[in-house]
Amino acid sequence: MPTSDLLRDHPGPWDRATRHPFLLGVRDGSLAAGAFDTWLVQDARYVADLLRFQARLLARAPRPAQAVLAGGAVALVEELAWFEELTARRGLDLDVPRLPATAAYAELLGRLDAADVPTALTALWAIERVYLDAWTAAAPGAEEYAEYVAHWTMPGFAAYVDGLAAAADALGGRHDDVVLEVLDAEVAFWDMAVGGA
Ligand code: HMH
Repeated sequence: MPTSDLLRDHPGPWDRATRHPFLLGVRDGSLAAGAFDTWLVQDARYVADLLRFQARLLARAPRPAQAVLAGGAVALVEELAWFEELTARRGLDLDVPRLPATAAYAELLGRLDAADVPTALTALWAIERVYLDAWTAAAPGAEEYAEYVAHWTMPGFAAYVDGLAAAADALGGRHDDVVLEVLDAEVAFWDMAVGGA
């Protein structure tokens, strides 16, 4: 299966993106609240960018991939509402510019709009799989972060990631380069929060 090969053949890049100091800090409580807040606000921007990308991918996806992509798009809309609730609770302003890593990731998503569907769908699978694995590595999380870790490791999310893998695998091909680009973008995104960039 192509997606499982992509996991097997690039252990270093997957590890760097899923065992980042940010996530270790979430797990043991050593992550500063300010770093988490920076990350949270930027991730809300990112999810809005991802929803646009996903909606465009849905528009051009073959019939068998439509259901998983449409379901994921609804989940991203709900995720944005959750971010609004969280940031309000934490007293954070969502109306801030993208920091460089967020802007670079948006640029990657823009390029994926022009990629063929198998490549773009494999990239989306990598985007969600790395996020699931990252939060799973942080689980259960220190007390102040446990609620967030639980949200991003829910069984329904894992099932969605499996659905994306099946849809990508059905289209075939190997798309190593785009997956490696996603993993680099993920590391830069965690770096942004801990680096205070
Ligand atoms: C940076 N990658 C990043 N944020 C997310 N919310 C996801 C992936 C998954 O939706």
